[in-house]
Amino acid sequence: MSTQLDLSNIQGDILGGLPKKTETYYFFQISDAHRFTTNIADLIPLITTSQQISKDREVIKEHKRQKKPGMVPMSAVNLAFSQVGLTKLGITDDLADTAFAAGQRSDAQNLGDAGQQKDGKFVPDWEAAFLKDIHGVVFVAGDCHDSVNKKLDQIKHLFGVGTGHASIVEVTHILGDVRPGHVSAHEHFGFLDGISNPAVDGFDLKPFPGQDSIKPGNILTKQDGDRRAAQRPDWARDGSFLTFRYLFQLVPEFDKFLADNPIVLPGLTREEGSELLGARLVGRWKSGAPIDITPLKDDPELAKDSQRNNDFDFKGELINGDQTRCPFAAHVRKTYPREDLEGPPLNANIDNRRIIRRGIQFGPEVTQQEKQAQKTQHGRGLLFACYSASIEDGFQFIQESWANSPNFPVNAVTSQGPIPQLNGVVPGFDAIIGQNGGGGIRQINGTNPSDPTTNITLPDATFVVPKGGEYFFVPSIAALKSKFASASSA
Ligand code: N7H
Repeated sequence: MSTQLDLSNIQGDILGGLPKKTETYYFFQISDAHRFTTNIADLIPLITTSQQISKDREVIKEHKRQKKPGMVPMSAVNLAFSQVGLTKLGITDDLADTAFAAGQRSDAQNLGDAGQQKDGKFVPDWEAAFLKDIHGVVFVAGDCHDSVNKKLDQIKHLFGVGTGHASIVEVTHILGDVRPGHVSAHEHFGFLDGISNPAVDGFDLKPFPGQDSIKPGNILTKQDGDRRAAQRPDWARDGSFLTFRYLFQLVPEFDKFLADNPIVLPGLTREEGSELLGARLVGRWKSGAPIDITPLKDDPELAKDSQRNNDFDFKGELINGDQTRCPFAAHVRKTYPREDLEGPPLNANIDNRRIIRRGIQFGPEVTQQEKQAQKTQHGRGLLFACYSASIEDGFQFIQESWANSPNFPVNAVTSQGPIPQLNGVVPGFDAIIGQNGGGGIRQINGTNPSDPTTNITLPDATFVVPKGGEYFFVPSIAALKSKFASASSA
């Protein structure tokens, strides 16, 4: 029987995703904890729940169905706190997640971010704002800048920002915008994004073929399936952990790498060979079509078809040492290895590794000048955001033990016993997000389907450069009312 969820208690970005053409993340410090607990009572009615998101999405669907012009004016608000923020509010309960408790800045070295040792401490090469303590983030999404800015002004006013009685101060804010025109659903390297997220029991009632359903407790804390439920306080129910990463993308450099290293196959032009290399690094064509279904040629019709575009599982490929359809280290395979782990010999349950991704792009389109110079001159990338009931099991594990680990997923299956076809195969780094602190050679194996044993070496500089981030907890509406609006200040 499917779980019953109280959607009016769950913040909207977690399950439904705030509908957005633009989104502003407003990072703040709590300057007056006592006043904050009063001000927050006025913010709670503005917070958009998962129930409201489902209604808003119906309105948008109807607007499109009736082919009405423009977009439905809309804005949606969510709120989250870091561990430092909870402490500042005098909330001392242990949320049973070591990554959250330590904060992302102290995790940066383990995540493989580049940085320096200063006074015996690792300092990541992040933007200055993210080297400061961040207590919380309010994020506002909407149909246009005007809708978002108005809502954000209203929120700042509630907290007295800029006045003598402010309870928060801004650390920084970052504006994300979906890309323009026909690339609107594509990230900056050009690939369609937001295709594959798990279906959550009790919310996504009709999963698409190939979309695994997971218990809500893999995403929502203290819900059915949460492995750490017993260690968490009651007020954590219906919350979730948010991982935010400020990821810059070096698009001209990525394009140059593809242009310089086309896959050579009979019948392919140089340009098609470059396109194929890109698809094999990601695991999908730019259209979104999965290479495990269509390995050598893009299929835009398949890409558009939600009944088919996620219906692949790498079945039997890993134990047969077969990378002809998809390299073991392709981004979508490293970050969700499907039957590589869920099939024989491991038959593992990896539901606790699933995350729900809700990113948005930032920065301008690549200019002609940048294309010619093959060098980034303007900052752009992804405001990566994902939800899970555990950062340790979810984002942190995926980044460290999968994307950054050259031996994964081969090491997972060979740990069960020798698999002759995999003798000596080292899949390499996830070419999109795999990193090793900015030092050492990064290779990837299996990019050429006709010669799947050769390695290619990735450039020293990663194509994706982290410049900040934090781990947050997103409390339920009930928790905001009972715990935060009445929290005693430290
Ligand atoms: Fe990734 N990209 O454009 O190459 N990602 N990602 N990601 N990602 C996915 O299936 C990308 C990042 C996951 O279920 C797609 O929706 C870029 C981080 C997971 O099959 C594309 C960046 C982490 C999936 C990209 C980036 C993940 C996934 C295919 C950074 C976690 C689902 C579209 C700038 C540590 C896998 C889709 C599945 C898919 C790209 C970051 C994880 C195109 C550019 C940091 C779990």
